Amino acid sequence: MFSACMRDCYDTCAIISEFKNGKLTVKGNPKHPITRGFLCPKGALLPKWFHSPERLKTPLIRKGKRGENNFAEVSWEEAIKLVAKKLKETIEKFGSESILVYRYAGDRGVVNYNFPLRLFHYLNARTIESGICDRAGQEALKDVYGTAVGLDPEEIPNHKLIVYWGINAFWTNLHGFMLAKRNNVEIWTVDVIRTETAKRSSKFFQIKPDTDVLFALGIAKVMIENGWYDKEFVKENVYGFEEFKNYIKTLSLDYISKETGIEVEKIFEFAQEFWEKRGIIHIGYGFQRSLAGGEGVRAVSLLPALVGHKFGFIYDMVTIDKSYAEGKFLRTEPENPLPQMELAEAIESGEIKFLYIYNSNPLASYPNQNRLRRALENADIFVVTHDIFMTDTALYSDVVLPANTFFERFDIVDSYYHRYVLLNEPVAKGPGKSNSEVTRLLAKELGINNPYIYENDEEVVKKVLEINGISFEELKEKGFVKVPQKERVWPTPSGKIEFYSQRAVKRGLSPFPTYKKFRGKYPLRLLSPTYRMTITSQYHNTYGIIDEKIYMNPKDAQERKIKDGDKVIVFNEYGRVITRAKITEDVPRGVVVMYKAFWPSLLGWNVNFLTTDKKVEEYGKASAFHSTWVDVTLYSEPEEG
Ligand SMILES: Nc1nc2c(c(=O)[nH]1)N[C@H]1C(S)=C(S)[C@@H](COP(=O)(O)OP(=O)(O)OC[C@H]3O[C@@H](n4cnc5c(=O)[nH]c(N)nc54)[C@H](O)[C@@H]3O)O[C@H]1N2
Ligand SMILES: Nc1nc2c(c(=O)[nH]1)N[C@H]1C(S)=C(S)[C@@H](COP(=O)(O)OP(=O)(O)OC[C@H]3O[C@@H](n4cnc5c(=O)[nH]c(N)nc54)[C@H](O)[C@@H]3O)O[C@H]1N2
Ligand SMILES: [Mo]
Repeated sequence: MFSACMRDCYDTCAIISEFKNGKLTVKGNPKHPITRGFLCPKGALLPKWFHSPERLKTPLIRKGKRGENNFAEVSWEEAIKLVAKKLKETIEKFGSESILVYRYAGDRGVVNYNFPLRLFHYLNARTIESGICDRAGQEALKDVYGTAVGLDPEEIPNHKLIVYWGINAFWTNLHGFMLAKRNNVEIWTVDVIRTETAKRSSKFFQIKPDTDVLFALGIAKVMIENGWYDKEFVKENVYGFEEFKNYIKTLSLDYISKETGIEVEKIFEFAQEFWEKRGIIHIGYGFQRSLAGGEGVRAVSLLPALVGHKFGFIYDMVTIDKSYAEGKFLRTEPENPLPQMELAEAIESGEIKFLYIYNSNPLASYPNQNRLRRALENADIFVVTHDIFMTDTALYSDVVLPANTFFERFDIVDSYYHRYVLLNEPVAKGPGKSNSEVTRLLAKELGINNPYIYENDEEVVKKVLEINGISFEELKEKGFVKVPQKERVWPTPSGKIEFYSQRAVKRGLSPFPTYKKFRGKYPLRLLSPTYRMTITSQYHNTYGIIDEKIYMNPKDAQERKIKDGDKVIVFNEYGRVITRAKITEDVPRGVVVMYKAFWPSLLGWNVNFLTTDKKVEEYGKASAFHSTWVDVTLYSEPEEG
């Protein structure tokens, strides 16, 4: 059977799965040009996730305090009745704007991700406007190119050089990384830490946090002032080039070198070779998740244009229109989405009385956990979580509904990296119900008659395919279909690549990417990037492979009398956690690293008890996880006796 990995991940792999004698097996679809018959280490373990004895089997209603794990098992009828009753009451008492549906990309199936919104749109409830992941970079790329959709990654083999800028592709985009490697495309990395991607690159530029904007401007300066750029292309296609040239004149390479930590010779080396090899850049989601991220992406995105590429960056991909599955047309009131990074604020203010969560585990993934948890504990709010497992979010809910997995249903999925739409057929049976099944049950209990809410999954899929001109027969036969790229122009005000960004000016920003220094109250910058064996919080409970240590530079450790393996306290204005130190030169001075979003209920804590919930107002209210500062001290055992 054809399965498709539905995780929130670049690669969106095509899987061949089999269910025999009650046992699920998976392998990569060898025919798929990106997956090529191999799965990443997490994907290969999917049967373990599917067969996990911890999967929720029965709906639950809370008996004890939030977070306490004191629940009563109830029937589906009883649970759905209660949720529907609460929905009705909330609408009557507080209006439909007091209902918030919080969903993210825990499962990216076109139906499974979108269909529940049909009900919530019908009810005129509030939705969220995404901001936790890739938002700042999207805004930045729109400023320059009018779109965040860049190169088709299948073009990578046609290039000589790819720069992984602020992305740990060997962990987060393994198939993309292997595509470059296999085709002998040269790989460089720009990162703060010596990641596994950096270790497999021919050049590594280790940069100080937040200074990418300067590094990129420095490279542009050297390229332009030495004539190492495509003059014809720039003349034809770049808006505001002369102004930009004057702007970078004012920047000194010595200053750039001092701030970024990258020697002037290395800036020249980058500039010259990037020009000679006409490099392309995969701009990571990781590095833009900070107060400086938007400006950083804006600057980095200029470099491929200088060497003559129309869209020489990789960031987002959009291939199909999925809006039919979501059904905004069911609303009778205008949508008033809540910016995602204002969740805790909205709960505190009392404006949200009913919170419906699916495909997401905010009580692991959201910044400033102490605040969010306090908000939930103190609020007069009814919380429903639909998940496969008893996550921290489920533990804080009034009703928990068991979800099934993508191995148990029919769906399709697109990718935010490549141009394929994949088929996902039901191959096995397990406990729980899909997101769309639950939607229909709730609608029925609410007495809603609208036919769109009862459309079945296959009908929705067929309609979405039809809207996008994709043949269902071809998809059924191969398991995947490539969506062709049409000839593109830049949807910017000038119709060109805007080195002088009119859109940014409209938002009150400088027309050119600008360097700003950010400082916290504590001395060490805390980065919390992705971990190899999890997808944000997923798989911690099922695979049990995590790394909760704090990585620090030998000098920072020595100053604090911390040795490798010591128990330490990490603290700041948001919270305090206890873990073990790992001393390594891979992390520069002044920076510490802890991997993101393990399960607090299993570990006792996670890094998001320390991360900042500041948001980047001018870049779509984007998250700024990496703009967190902490200090670390040796933990001393309390005296016995
Ligand atoms: N294995 C695995 N794969 C995943 C995920 C996962 O959890 N695990 N999560 C998925 C999701 S949701 C996403 S959004 C993507 C994220 O994919 P990536 O973008 O690869 O994710 P991160 O590891 O968060 O960040 C990449 C790098 O940014 C660097 N960085 C931080 N600050 C700066 C800076 O100021 N400048 C520069 N140049 N670099 C900086 C970090 O050191 C880190 O190595 O991965 C997806 N794939
Ligand atoms: N410190 C720190 N924190 C971060 C980040 C960081 O860089 N640093 N990165 C952020 C990023 S990039 C992102 S995208 C967010 C992601 O944060 P979340 O959206 O919370 O993502 P996950 O942890 O993957 O949680 C998804 C949940 O959906 C459930 N699920 C899976 N499939 C289904 C299904 O079919 N139906 C239902 N109902 N549920 C399902 C899973 O069991 C899981 O509990 O985290 C952010 N958190
Ligand atoms: Mo993400």
